[in-house]
Amino acid sequence: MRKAFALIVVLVAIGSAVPVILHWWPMAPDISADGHLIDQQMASTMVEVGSAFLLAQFLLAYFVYRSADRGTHENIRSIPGGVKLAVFVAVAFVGAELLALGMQGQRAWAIQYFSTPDPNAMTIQAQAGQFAYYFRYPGLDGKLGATHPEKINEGDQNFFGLDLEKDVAARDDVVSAELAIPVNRQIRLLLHTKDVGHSFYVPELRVQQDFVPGLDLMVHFTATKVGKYEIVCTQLCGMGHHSMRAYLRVMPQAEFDDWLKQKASEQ
Ligand SMILES: [Cu+2]
Repeated sequence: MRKAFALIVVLVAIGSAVPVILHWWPMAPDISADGHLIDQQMASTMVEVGSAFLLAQFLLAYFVYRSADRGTHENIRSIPGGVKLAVFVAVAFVGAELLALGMQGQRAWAIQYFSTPDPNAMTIQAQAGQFAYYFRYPGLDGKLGATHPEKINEGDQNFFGLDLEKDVAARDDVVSAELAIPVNRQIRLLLHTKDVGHSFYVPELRVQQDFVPGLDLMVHFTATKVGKYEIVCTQLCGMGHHSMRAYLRVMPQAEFDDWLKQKASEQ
């Protein structure tokens, strides 16, 4: 019985490692200037945590198997100092592992969260709400007009609550339901939610950032490949959460300029 259990433990451990090792579910292609850092971190986390998992399962199987021959109920408590040793090894091992992964990943993290965006970065505001995204471009003056939640009126297409009468900066703001950006240019994306928590996730950009009510957050990224990619909400935000998505369109600069002009003329 114990030998059979030991065998099952080994088989389950190997079985769960095979799809990961063989990349049965590969990551989306990386289209971001800093994406390779995230991918490296993911890969080394999988290798380190995966090896630790396999090692732990094999050790478990080994001790179970060994105890079968002895026929005793010997356990870690019957060894003097056994419990202390086990706790120490577990804490030291897990601690060292987390510390190592944290140190290794600090560059990828710092690039996203501690570095200021490029002065030439293009500012766009993303607004999430149940259950759609809207994106706002500052227009020729380079300034985003102020938002007034009480002025939000979906019937008038005033999704951001702009005061077009009094606020000059708001007049040339361009609002779009898709996020069009020029390729190879850094984007400084300001994230604002008008209701609950949402998320901005583009797997190909390796960017996943929550919208937090009451906080305006910023992420920056540079897309390096022209194409159309899905933006999905990954925070359960209500009944329509499953349908909350938009598209990111990465375009050559000239095409983007035309797109922005076209959008501006429609408003
Ligand atoms: Cu949502």
